[in-house]
Amino acid sequence: MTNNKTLLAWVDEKINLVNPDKVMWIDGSEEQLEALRKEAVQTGEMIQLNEELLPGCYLHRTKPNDVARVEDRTFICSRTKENAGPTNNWCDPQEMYKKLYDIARGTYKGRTMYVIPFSMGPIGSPLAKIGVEITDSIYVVLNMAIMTRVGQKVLDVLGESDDWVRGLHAKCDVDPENRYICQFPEDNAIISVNSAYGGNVLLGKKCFALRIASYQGWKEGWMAEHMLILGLENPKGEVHYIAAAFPSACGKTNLAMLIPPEYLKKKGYKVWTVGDDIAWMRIGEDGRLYAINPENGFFGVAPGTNEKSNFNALASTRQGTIFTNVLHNLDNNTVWWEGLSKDLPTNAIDWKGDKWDPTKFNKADKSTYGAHPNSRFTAPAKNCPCISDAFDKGEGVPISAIVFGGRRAKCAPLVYQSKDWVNGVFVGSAMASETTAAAAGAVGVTRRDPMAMLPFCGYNMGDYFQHWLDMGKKLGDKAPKIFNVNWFRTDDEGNFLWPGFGDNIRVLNWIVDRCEGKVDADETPIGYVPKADDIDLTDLEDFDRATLQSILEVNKEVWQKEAAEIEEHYKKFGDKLPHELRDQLEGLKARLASL
Ligand code: OXD
Ligand code: MN
Repeated sequence: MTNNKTLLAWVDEKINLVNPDKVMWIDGSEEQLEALRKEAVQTGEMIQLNEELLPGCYLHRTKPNDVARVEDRTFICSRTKENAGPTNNWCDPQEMYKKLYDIARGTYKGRTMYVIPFSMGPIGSPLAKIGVEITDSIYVVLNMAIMTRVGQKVLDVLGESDDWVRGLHAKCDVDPENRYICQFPEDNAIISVNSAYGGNVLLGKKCFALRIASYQGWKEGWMAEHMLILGLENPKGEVHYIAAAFPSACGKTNLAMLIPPEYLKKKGYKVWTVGDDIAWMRIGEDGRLYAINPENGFFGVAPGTNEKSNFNALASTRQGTIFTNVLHNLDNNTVWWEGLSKDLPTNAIDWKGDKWDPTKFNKADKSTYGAHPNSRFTAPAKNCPCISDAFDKGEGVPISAIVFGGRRAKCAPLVYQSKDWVNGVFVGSAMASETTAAAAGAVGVTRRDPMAMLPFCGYNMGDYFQHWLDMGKKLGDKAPKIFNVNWFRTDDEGNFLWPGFGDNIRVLNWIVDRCEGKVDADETPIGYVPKADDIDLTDLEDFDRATLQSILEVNKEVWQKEAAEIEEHYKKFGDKLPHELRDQLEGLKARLASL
């Protein structure tokens, strides 16, 4: 399939290491993928679902010890510890290669080695990059064939080039004690062992498109970000593109696929999805920032997804989708998860593969759930009813606004605009949110998650902040405007105040109006906050302007506490913290003091 010498030599070397019975190159043909699906069904690795209700859909269960990304076992193996920085686990690359090779050695015995050439981004796009993943899992092959563009065409574009990312995955015994997800940024290499869960083994996604690509972007002058990309169409048919970063499972997929409330839909507002998780952005010939979604599918969190919360995501999963760790409804051979519908299936198998007892279901006790809280769907992007026609465009879409956000019960207002790019970088660097189920570990604890990149930045985060500042200098007055949103303000009983979901478009409209210079704002110590009259509340039931006013509030004491926490957070970065950000913090403190 290829004469690429560096690729053939690497594959040979890995064959010698893992010792497979057979080697199969993935050519991307439907026949080959179909044969693999059949084989996976035969061995029990996947269950074929109801052909009429869910054509081409399958269910897969991982081991109960292997259901989320494992940040404590994820390493950035740069040559020096300083290059990985204070927010990453680090190990010397030579030491880690040895350890991983010892773990992987001979483990493909009795198995097939699949070699998957894949493109992150439309094949041949100037913003795209190529990788090759070796795996011993059909599940990985079939997921990669949804999440990325795979096969012969990728090799044709690669030609003799050495510019490709090497990804080795070995399931081994799925032993959590020997599980490692390792990135080697200076070598363009990734090795993942002893896991079979998507976020750890679909190496195109977090490992390449964020950890390795963020490093490449730093070196090459572009940006790889944990951001959705959406196009907001107004009644005149103009589309403005917004890129938004939120920590895992904070509703990125919901925002990317938003359906406007009836009244705004009738007026002609629409949202088009370009991407729901990752954005690669470069400065275009006209000096603006252009973004592509490097992925080809959605690896979305299933629980909570329903016709009302995210009609478009649900519609995307109705064919050609692989479900992981959801509940299997035996009555009609379909799938279910908490939040899909009110009726609980009565004849079903839970995510662990045991008979599910709906009478024991207790919302407060996750161990009674039928689907794992981090269960997923892997759905082709082309299924999405609101997929943007720019999705496959190699040149990307021009970004008008960058939006940061997180879950903050009391602190950040519903929306505010940073004073300028540098102030926006400060806002992103101080982002914080409650932890969620997408990563293993405690749930419900607040953590600082700069630009939502904490688990995904492949180099020193101090250098990453500097890279953001440098990009701003290059973009000058063509730079996107930077905003922060918070859909999660609560009252004293913990109830969410803002309705969220489709109504978030009311905030996006204000953001676009600000970008266009069409609307005024109030200047506060943290940035520009909307005048309460400028957010359109037409047809919003149970929500009034007084409540809006309350969630636009910037409270002096709360923000002074926040500034003190940011100061603490910044200490980690030592000398690597750009002085511009320290100045920003001092500026904020001074403005708060004089409030
Ligand atoms: C994800 C995440 O997208 O954890 O899966 O961020
Ligand atoms: Mn994500």
